[in-house]
Amino acid sequence: MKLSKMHIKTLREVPAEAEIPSHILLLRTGMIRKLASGIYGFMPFGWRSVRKIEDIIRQEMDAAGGQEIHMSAIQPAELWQESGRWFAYGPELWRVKDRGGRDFCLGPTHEEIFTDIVRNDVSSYRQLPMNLYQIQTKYRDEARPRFGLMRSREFIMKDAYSFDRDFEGLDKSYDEMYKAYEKIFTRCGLTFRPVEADTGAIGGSNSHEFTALSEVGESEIAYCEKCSMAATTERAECVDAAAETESMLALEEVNTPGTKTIDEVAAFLGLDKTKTIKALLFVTYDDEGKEKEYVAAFVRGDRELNMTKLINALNIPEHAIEFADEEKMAAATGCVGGFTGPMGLHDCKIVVDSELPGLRNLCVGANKENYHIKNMNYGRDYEGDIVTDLKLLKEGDPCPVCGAPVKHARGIEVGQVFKLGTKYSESMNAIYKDENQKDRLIVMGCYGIGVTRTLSAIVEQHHDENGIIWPMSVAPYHVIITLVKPGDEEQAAVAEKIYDELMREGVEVLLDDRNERPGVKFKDADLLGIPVRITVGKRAPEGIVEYKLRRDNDKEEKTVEEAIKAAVEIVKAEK
Ligand code: 9G3
Repeated sequence: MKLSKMHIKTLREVPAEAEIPSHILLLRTGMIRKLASGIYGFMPFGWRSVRKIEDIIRQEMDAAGGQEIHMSAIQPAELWQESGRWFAYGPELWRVKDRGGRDFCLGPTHEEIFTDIVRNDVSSYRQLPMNLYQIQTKYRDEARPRFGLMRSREFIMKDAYSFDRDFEGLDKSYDEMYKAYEKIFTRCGLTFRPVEADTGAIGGSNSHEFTALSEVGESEIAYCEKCSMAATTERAECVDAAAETESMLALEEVNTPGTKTIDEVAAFLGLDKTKTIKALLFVTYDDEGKEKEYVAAFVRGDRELNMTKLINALNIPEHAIEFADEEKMAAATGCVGGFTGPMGLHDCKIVVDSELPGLRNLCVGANKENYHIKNMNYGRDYEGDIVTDLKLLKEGDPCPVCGAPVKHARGIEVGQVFKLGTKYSESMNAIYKDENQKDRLIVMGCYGIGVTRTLSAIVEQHHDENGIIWPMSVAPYHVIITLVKPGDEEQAAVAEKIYDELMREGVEVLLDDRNERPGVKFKDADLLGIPVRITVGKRAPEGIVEYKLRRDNDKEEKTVEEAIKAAVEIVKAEK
């Protein structure tokens, strides 16, 4: 393709809202175009790379036995009402009406659609296992879209659904998808970690998030270098502090004026924060959005509360909980903002972190303004309605598997694999007859890859101060021939010769034949990140060109034949 003929608009400057490298670079290269908040279009270079990612996904999904179909992006409300999710989601579910006033949604995911297909088409065990997938545009009306394609309101997802006779079959399907994902992300040139993830609102037994390591990622993962433990910090198990054996001392109310925070009360009383209990106050809502109950969560003073673990312990959707208005909650439960303790609370669910029962003589709020109580002991002085791990695993905490200090990393969640079990087959009655003609529920798994988010993650991991450094497998083009003087017939002839020869070898080659200054061409070649650059300049008449890989600094002079051979070899080896 000749650059002089291409519709490509590189930018020197980008809007201030673009803060992270991938968002900046995808805009500066003109690969994406913002249409509205969280809504982007793909221009020629961008679309070529998206399609290459999709092709890698298709090859590995098909190799793993997936069958590609293509469902509508718009979905009738009835199916979501049947699965019970129509009312479970808030404004993020993009609802629309048709001319007859009937309710639809722009699909954020397709569990209901795929389950509906299978419940109509599958009746016998002989038809299972089955894995159907699609690569389709999804819609989620995010409250705060940001980082370009990283968190957009319209995005391309590959979503697959496996259908098995039983849980043993699901384990096999899940494992096949897990392995396919490792191949896909490796071929895309990503450095990633599959981490144990929280199954969250969709339930199911377990799930893994494929996280591309990146400092700008929204996912925080905890991993252990000593053993293979890796989990999202939301999901990571924590180790309880060792149980203490000191005897329980008598309760003692102490005046602690104005000490509303753990730091203040620990400092005031000269206590280590590990000898205090932190209270966090919440209110939860039911499906209709009405206040359901007050919740007081208690963790050791030096710990952070893990909201995901609290939400899972309360078994509520993540949007059905908020920090409580302390005045209102005080009237209803007897708590006192900044001085709340578990003793004496009423009409309030008490959730206690699993390590507190083993600890002795802790200091906690007295439910009285400016007072705390010392020597609070679980069992003797208070009980929890729920006692479970509520801790957020911090860097340096002991690994829950081997005890070594865990490390934290940030990453971009580019894929998720879930064991759904019978969540949808139950609510939508997807059954099959087994060998004994007995009705059985189909056992499901679901598997997503954020295609456009993967494009961003690749750019996040492959760029430098001059621009993108595309892995060959997803580069918009493999080779760019930079013709220094298009007007010079000898140079142009050499460039054409290389161009034609590479095209004949199946190499995707760009010829920069624009009437631009050489410096601009070199800058654009670096910005666009095309893996191989062949510069045809003043030594062309001697049959000498310059050969440079975008990922290396060194350039070397080669004969035209050597340059063609080297380019063909590296493209064939890495695409
Ligand atoms: C919704 C909205 C947003 C959502 C969902 C539903 C995330 C929702 C989870 C999944 C699970 C898997 C199949 C591919 C892999 C991921 N955000 N999820 O269900 F209505 Cl508005 O999508 N689905």
